[in-house]
Amino acid sequence: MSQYHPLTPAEVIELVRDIPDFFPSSAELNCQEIGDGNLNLVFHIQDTSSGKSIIVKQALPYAKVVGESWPLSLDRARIERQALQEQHRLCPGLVPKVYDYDDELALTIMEDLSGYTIMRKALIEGQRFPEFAGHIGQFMARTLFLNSDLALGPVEKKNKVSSFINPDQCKITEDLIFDDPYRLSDNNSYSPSIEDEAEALRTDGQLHLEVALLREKFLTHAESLLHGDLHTGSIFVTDKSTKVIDPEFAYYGPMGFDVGAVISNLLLNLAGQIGWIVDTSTRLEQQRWLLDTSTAVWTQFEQEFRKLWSSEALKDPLAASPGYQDFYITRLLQDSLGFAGCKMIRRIVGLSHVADIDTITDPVLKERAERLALAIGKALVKRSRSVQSIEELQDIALTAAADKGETL
Ligand code: SR1
Ligand code: MG
Repeated sequence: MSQYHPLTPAEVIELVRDIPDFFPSSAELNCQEIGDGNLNLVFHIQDTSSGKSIIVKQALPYAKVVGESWPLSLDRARIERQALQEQHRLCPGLVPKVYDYDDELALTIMEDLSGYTIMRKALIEGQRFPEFAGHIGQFMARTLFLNSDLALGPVEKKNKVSSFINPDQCKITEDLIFDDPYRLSDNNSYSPSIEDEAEALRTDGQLHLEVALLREKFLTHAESLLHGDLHTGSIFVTDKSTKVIDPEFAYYGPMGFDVGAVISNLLLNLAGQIGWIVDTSTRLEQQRWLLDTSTAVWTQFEQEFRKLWSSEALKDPLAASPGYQDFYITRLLQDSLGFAGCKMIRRIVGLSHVADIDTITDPVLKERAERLALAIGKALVKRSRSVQSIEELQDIALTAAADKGETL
């Protein structure tokens, strides 16, 4: 019979005492459940005398944000742990270390990032992170390239695809990102003041075609091992360092889904700045930094991806065929911007919004931010298939903003 049950803080303390060479046997351990996400329990355990600390993350058998009526497989904890280990192997400085795990209890014991801030919170406060684009570009290029057919042999690749089959988490994405926003759904939530926008999403045939094409890629293109939920709440930052956490939505899917997640969350914050920075020129400066950083995320990613391709292609003459790398990169850019648009739209009208916009207290400013985010999101989806260069991102955002009477 399974040993699984949600742990109490006292049980967690006993569990972490057994990690070899971590806490001294005399440690006085304090444990608090600090999880504020949608799905899991997260325990922070600290030795009160040395200050040394560790994190225990345990999956619940249902979506915490909704309740027991939405069951979820506990196997996602194994998938998350294996994805973390894989990402740490490829990018040791950018991912927390896994110390131990128990698949039956659906838990992972990992490095505590207490000195870091959640990027979403820092961006809401108007902070900037000059190293971020380089760090996240490297994370995505290495994890996506090195887990794809471009770098792995066909048998190894297929074995990996099979160990990262993650149907419950993918179903959440399929419903929340590619379905609910475009129809009447009990999962959706938005203020009545933007009913006109929600109605427009439900009746826009051109948008539906583009979303259907993007969904098809999400369903069928097993290009690489994705993080699967790479928003700014899954990224911890300091001035000098970036750490990516929470890959419980990991599966083999289209690479642009991860790149688009990062870009969309920067742009959601850009829209949200309408409600956070009062002084117009300070706000415009911050929004400009967010737009430039969105571009830089792609540029850094592309640079590292091409570098990896050039060194790896030596093993595969077909991959070195003239034009193939450029074709692949352009298609990846188009996918990234399309998925970015889908992710912006879902965070405004669907289940699970972002604090960047949702916690704006002035309803007029919040509505402006929501309308701006939707305009940029829709424009990204609609223009993605024709994009040839990342430089077009600026024009897409500025034109969409101008259409809403917003200056960026
Ligand atoms: C029911 S889970 C809602 C959202 O939280 C996660 O972070 C994913 O983004 C998911 O779509
Ligand atoms: Mg998460």
